[in-house]
Amino acid sequence: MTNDRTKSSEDGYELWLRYLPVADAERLEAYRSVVRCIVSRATSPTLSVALKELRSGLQGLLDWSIPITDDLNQPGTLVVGTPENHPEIDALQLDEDLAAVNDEGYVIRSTSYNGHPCIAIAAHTDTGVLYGVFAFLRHLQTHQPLQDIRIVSSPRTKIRMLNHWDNLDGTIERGYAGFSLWDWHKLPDYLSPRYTDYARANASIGINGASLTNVNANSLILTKPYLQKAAALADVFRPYGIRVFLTARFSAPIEIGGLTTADPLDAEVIAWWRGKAQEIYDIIPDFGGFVVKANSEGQPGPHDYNRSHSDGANLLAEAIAPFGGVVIWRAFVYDSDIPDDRAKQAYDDLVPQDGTFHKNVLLQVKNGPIDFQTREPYHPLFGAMPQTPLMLELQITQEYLGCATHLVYLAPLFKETLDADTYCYGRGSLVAYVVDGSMDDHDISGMAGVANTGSDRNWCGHPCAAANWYAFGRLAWDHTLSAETIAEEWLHMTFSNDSRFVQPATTMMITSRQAVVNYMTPLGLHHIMARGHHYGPGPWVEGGRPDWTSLYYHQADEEGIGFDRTPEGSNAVSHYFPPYREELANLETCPENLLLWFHHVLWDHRMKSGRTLWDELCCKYNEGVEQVRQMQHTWNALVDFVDPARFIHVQVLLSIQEQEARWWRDACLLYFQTFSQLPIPDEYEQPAESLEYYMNLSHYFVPGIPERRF
Ligand code: BDP
Repeated sequence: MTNDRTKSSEDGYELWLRYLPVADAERLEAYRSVVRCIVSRATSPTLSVALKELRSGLQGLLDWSIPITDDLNQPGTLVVGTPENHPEIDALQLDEDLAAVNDEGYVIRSTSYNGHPCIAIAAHTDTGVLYGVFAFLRHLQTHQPLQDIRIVSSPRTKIRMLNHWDNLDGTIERGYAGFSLWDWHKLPDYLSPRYTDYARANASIGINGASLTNVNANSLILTKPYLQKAAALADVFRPYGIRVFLTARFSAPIEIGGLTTADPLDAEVIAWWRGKAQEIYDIIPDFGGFVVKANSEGQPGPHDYNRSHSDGANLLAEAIAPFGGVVIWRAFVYDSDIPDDRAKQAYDDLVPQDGTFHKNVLLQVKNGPIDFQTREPYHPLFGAMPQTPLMLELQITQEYLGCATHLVYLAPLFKETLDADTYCYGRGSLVAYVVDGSMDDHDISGMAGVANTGSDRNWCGHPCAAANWYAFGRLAWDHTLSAETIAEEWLHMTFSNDSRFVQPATTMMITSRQAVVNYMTPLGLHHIMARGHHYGPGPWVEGGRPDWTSLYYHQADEEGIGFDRTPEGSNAVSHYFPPYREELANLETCPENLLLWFHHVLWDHRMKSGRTLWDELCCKYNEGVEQVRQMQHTWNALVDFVDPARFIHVQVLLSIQEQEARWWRDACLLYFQTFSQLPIPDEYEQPAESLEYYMNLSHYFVPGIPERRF
């Protein structure tokens, strides 16, 4: 049995908030018997949107109109609120559970009032209530039983934010789902209904921050007219518990302030940022803070004045501190003038500055030391800066993972980083505990995801890409959730509750991450994509900035392939704590999925499979293609469970993915073969075209090309 509109077509706009009627009559009856009316008082904008969501959700799911009442003396009430706005909550025996949750947490529990059974959705704050409402609706959407329900949940990280790389001209750097959601031209007057739906979707997964603009920032965003536009968005987001952040261009005092310098120690510069902070908070009273990319990829920063990153971060932090804002300073810093392995540069620069950042500064660290590749070792800054709160930055948009045409479910990648053991305090010192602040007792903590949203009707381009937005939010709330659980939840709510759909589709999604690794960059290969737009393979990319070429990273030659980061090479392994460091440094113990990240390996090196490295490379690339074919096979068998529009959309994109997986495989193997001089074993498909053909392919107007003008 399915509860879906299998015959009609959907466009994906509703994301995971479809609230379709529960089709299973028995379950529907069970729900209806315990949820008969809502007892709640909308005493704030947040409670009012919570109540609205609850009513429309229940109306959809239970297919009836739920009355709102004041009377708790009847069976089947859903009591929703905080002890403050709803004093009766004190009589519901929730004290122990409420004591266990933090300010944004919630309790959902079967209890009773004067002998009448009821269910409470309670929290300390209105935002907590809103999160509880969404969790309750998720419970119903995924067809969980309501009997004796008891959910006690708090977010593990404090700042759970999306980073939009949106430009003021409406384009999105590395965006593959259309143009920016923010219609700057019509703001602040016209408020698209999408802003509210965006906020609802975020709140439903606990996201509480949105940085609206590209990290390659444009100073104009800090001028009054743009601040007023941002304020209009902040007004829409506020009831949903979402605070607005903006990217600050370090040279803004020159560009929009008329100063001749942006030196962080210059008195006029200090005064300018203080004045700017005051102006911002006058316009957006709950402004979250600044996100800053400095001295990286051509962006201005404190190094331009021989000052340190902490000098730069502290300048902004001091300006914003009186208003309760934070500075999120990105650790994605590297410089082609530094003659050292790019993977080491952020660590070498920032670790000595541990302890010098102000209390309201967080360092935002990408999951790996290079740049959002299909697989990276965790960033060694995690665990190495105990005195500084480190945020984790993940990329939800699929810049290096097939844009919006490849179905790649990213929760396994996110989890791989979160669950990685830094060993900084011995075994069990997981990256997740650095990120949630518990490892070193930090008051602030956070996770940022580079958004994949855009103006496409279905928000994220690929009908399955919204799973990555969803997974990011769920993991930022609770990093202990498994990738499978999150996939199942999302599939239930997005497509169908039928286990004949959910089970195979979950397997397909989980496999998809390893598939993309295999057909793009197996065995620890990295950064071998086409130049600039990053669409398709480009292992031959050379010339220009060495650290933007592929040759720099794969180091292929007649003898072998891979970047030697052992003590004999760049010694990047020294940034990891023992015993992981030794494990990585030793060719025999280095995990094979990171082998070529850390070692330059001979073509005839014997792998655990018994194959030589060359044969293993051929095997992995082919396995990736086969995995995509298996995904196609799985999807085709699910035709009866999905509406035709979304079914066909995914089906066609999978066929593009299969072609592109072959493209990656054939181009990379042919290119690496020029070094190995070895045949592609007969058991595998042989390349369809010549190497020259692949090298001569040009692609125009690929979406997401950077725009960096002031
Ligand atoms: C790289 C992107 C570039 C971003 C940069 C960043 O190619 O467009 O500006 O990351 O994170 O992966 O700053």
